[in-house]
Amino acid sequence: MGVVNVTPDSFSDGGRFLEADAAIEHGLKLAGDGAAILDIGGESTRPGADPVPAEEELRRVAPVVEALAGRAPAGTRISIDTTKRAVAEAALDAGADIVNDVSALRFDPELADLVADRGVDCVLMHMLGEPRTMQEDPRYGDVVEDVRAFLEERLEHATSMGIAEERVWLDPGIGFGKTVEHNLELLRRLDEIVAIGRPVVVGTSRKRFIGALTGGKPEDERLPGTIATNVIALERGASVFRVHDVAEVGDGLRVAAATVGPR
Ligand code: HH2
Repeated sequence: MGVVNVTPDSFSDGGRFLEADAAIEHGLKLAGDGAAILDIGGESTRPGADPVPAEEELRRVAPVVEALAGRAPAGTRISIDTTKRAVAEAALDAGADIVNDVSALRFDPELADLVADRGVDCVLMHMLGEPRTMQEDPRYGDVVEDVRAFLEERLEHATSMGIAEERVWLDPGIGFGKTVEHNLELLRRLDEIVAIGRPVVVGTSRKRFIGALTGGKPEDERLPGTIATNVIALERGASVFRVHDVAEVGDGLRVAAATVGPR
């Protein structure tokens, strides 16, 4: 799963156009690099980030979803990374067929109905609270047990809302309200999340804990750590790897998968 972020550095119309255009080009490159899924997002969920109104998020992602759904190689799937029904609905209308909700259907109570009605796949991710405050002293009893219980509860909620169990993928939410040690423990014991019985998505790509473990390296120097964590996740049974560097991580995963063998 390749990450396509559409978050602006300019509020001018010219900036908007360039920003959509750049995201489309980037998405096409990731698809060419072997991404099976393009995950398109218009709201940053980084620690401390403020929420973006639905209209603004929609303005950012709609042209990108539409263009990539039309222009990406046949078979490339489009995922919309949003917590909002209005954004997900427009993206599904424009050709997306996966909803990636980092709030696991908690932030917008109407999103579950949409996913159920459309019969699409959805990713339910663990996060402690919300992005603005999640990194303020996160605490767990046993982080893996707590995340597993949360994901089981959200899976149950999804099915009670009419979403078919076969449509649900689960994600431990690396970096979402977790210390470095919490992230490592989740990766080390990822098989306990896989044991829930649904496909597991992991997103470690360029995240802060990798910087912390490599002497404070900036984001653009975190690829080796990204490959290491994705290889571990593959070995522990993860199915979907959300990354910025599709070609490089893809090579690492292909070699790791051939080594580990079929399971
Ligand atoms: N991480 C980010 C965003 N969406 N979705 C899933 N399912 N799993 C993740 O781990 C995940 C996610 C944050 O990463 P990034 O895209 O680098 O940052 P931003 O939120 O600023 O777009």
